[in-house]
Amino acid sequence: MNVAAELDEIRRRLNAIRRITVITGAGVSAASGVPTFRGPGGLWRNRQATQLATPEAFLQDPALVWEWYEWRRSVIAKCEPNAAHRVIANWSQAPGFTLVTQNVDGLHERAGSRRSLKLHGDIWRLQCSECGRNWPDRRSPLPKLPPHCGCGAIARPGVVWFGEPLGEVWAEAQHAAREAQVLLLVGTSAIVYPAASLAPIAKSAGARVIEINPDETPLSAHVDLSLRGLAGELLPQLIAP
Ligand code: BJW
Ligand code: ZN
Repeated sequence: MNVAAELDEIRRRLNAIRRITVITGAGVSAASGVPTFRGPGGLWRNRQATQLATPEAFLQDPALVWEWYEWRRSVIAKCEPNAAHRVIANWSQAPGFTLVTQNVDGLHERAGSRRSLKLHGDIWRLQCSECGRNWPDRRSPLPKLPPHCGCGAIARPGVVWFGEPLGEVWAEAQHAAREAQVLLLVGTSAIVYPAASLAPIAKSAGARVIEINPDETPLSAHVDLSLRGLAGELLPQLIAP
């Protein structure tokens, strides 16, 4: 089947079904100017993003890790949602639609998505490293680095680092994967677990799984359909008349 015929078929399917789950990754925000984790955007001052997003890095040098988050917050603050965020926001109005995102940038909400299951937290929230209090703070720059909690302890970004559990949201995401008739996997390298296990969970529960990514991923061989292209270009074609 050529790409146009595939898009036609998906459009028909999406119109007919009630339960859609979309899982997004950093690729969805790439066209907005938010750096991805892996690939050229994942380097900051010669350090890999994936090495900074760890509890060990924060324990060793909280000031450095905070500088990285402060930089990312300043970049994201200047970014606008793109066509992919807008299509997903449009779908989010329908009952039976669930958005599961690995992104911490908040661009889905800014595009108007009703609700998202944020697997990896929210860069616009802070969390106390001692008492666990978690609160929103959208100021960029923050007035003082590192920020502190009211209890006096140092605060950390309200995100999920490697080796940390995903929290209650994980049970909801698994439920949405099991219930989905169609699961769309958009803009993720699909190498971080447990997020990457949602596609196989959905598939074994009977969903049709479709991937949108310009590059092949470890899940490409296991999905029903891999659409090679950019989220901001392919997603709008799925809602075109
Ligand atoms: C486009 C595009 C365009 C570009 N359009 N597409 C061995 C085996 C299996 C698992 C493990 C293992 N060893 C350790 C683990 C577990 C570990 C893990 O998965 N590691 C693997 C890397 C090996 N996972 C964890 O530790 C998780 N927790 C956990 O397992 O807990 C268990 C536990 C239970 C009970 C108690 C204690 C523990 C936590 C994972 C947390 C991940 N955190 C981060 C940082 C978040 C905070 C922050 O932002 O600072 O999440 S890491 C980073 O990766 C971030 C992302 O959400 C995540 C996924 O990345 P994503 O979104 O896929 O981005 P990229 O950059 O990788 O890919 C972008 C893609 O877009 C590419 O494919 C491009 O082609 C594409 N693209 N432009 C469409 N325009
Ligand atoms: Zn505290």
